[in-house]
Amino acid sequence: NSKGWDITDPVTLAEVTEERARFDAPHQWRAGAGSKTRAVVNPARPMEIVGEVSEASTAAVGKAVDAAVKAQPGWEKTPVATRAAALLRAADLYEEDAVEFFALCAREAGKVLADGVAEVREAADFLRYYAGQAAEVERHTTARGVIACISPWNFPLAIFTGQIAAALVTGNTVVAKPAEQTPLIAARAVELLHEAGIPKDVLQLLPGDGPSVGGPLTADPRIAGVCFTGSTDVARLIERQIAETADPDAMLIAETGGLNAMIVDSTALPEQAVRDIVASAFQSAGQRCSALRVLYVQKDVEAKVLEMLTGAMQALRLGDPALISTDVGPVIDDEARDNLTGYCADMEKKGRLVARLDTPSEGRFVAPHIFRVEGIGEMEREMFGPILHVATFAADNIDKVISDINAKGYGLTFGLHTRIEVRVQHIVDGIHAGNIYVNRNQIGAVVGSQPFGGEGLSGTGPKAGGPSYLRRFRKGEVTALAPAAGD
Ligand code: TXE
Repeated sequence: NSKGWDITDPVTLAEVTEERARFDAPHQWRAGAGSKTRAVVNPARPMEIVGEVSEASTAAVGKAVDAAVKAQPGWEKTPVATRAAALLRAADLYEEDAVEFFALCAREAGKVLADGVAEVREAADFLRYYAGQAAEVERHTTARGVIACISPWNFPLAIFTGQIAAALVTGNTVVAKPAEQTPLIAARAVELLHEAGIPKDVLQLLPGDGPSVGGPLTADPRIAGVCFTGSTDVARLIERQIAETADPDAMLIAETGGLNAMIVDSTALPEQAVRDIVASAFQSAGQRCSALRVLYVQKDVEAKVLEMLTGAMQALRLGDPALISTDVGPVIDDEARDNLTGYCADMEKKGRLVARLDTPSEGRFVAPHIFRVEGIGEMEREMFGPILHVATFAADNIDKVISDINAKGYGLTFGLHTRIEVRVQHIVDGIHAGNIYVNRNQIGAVVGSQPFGGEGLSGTGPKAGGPSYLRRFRKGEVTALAPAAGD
């Protein structure tokens, strides 16, 4: 497993902070070799340009796929041990470079230090875990060919790296399109992957937006598979595109949004529940697909839980992620901020506000908000920010809550706080969700032991970091493997 970086330890924290300051001076990161230049702006300080990226043209997409097609047979013939060794080397390089990644995560993606640490740790874990699994998956199967990896901005290093590592170690070549908001992190990661021994044509990076780069890439008939994380709408679009243009056997792995709920009953330990609610709803400014959106509290403890929750929310420090004291950073861009603040204003007008912090006028900030709702049924879509909705239920009504949550059709994460053992079993059996968290916060995945992924509208599986994930990147029957437990 990767390095600890225990940032609760003052000595480590001081070292990391001092190191990080090196990257806090005006530092122009540059990436890409395309025609159109885009300035990357710090979401917490809109006047600050973090770096520049030259985006790929649509014509460059075809050329990249040409090169990837040519390079693929040679890469597949490269012994699996060599491919895996490159991933292991990359994991070490990521860790050696961690502080620069922490700085980039803060300045390009608005991530607080703890989230930056989690990014590097998860990315290194993906690299090592897939490297370890590759030899077994290799037997009796062949690589698919060229895989398009399309990734989002909210885990600009971890998801980006996980997709690429899985595709590469199984003998495929990769054309990766990172989110337009976070190309610099992606570019630094690809530099390190190349340095670790992955040839340039085997892994190519195409910075750019969805319509001019992502669309043409996934529509290229020579693509053997697409690995996508992002919105449900774009996942549907890609699915249709593959059906129309690509090889009929092309693979699609799509991880999309969620509308995640948590149930807290009257036997739950209130301090623990409130701590976990705050982490699940507001960490990463709520910009996680796993984040808690709708909390169901049993009526008899509602007043107490809401009072404690409001207090805990008020203690959160909203601000610049470059400051160590910050708990909640900005949201990713102006569009996200406007969408979220518009929604909050609307909910306030409807008289739904329970509590909120104040939003700073500078920067792309959205303050944490808590709103009251009748239930998950009235939520029209996922609000990808620090916004929590609270509903209540009576003890004899818990099955209705379960069926309302299931009826919504998303199935990514679900949380439960209770001390009644039979209730745990009953609810866990009833809820359709890819990841269920009992008496803990509703975030996080651990490669190997806790693979992550959703059901229904939340994705097409298999779970990332789980035993059958890598198999999807190969063609043919794998008979030698044990059944995919826990996947
Ligand atoms: O996602 P998009 P966005 C959800 C969340 C968020 C919403 C919109 O609700 O508010 O999606 O976010 C690329 N062909 N999640 O706009 O557009 C795009 O360039 C091929 C949940 O960022 O889906 C980027 O690289 N690719 C989620 C990637 O798709 C296209 C994380 C994701 O962008 C494309 C992010 C096209 N036609 C957002 N159009 C999670 N599961 O955590 C866009 N892209």
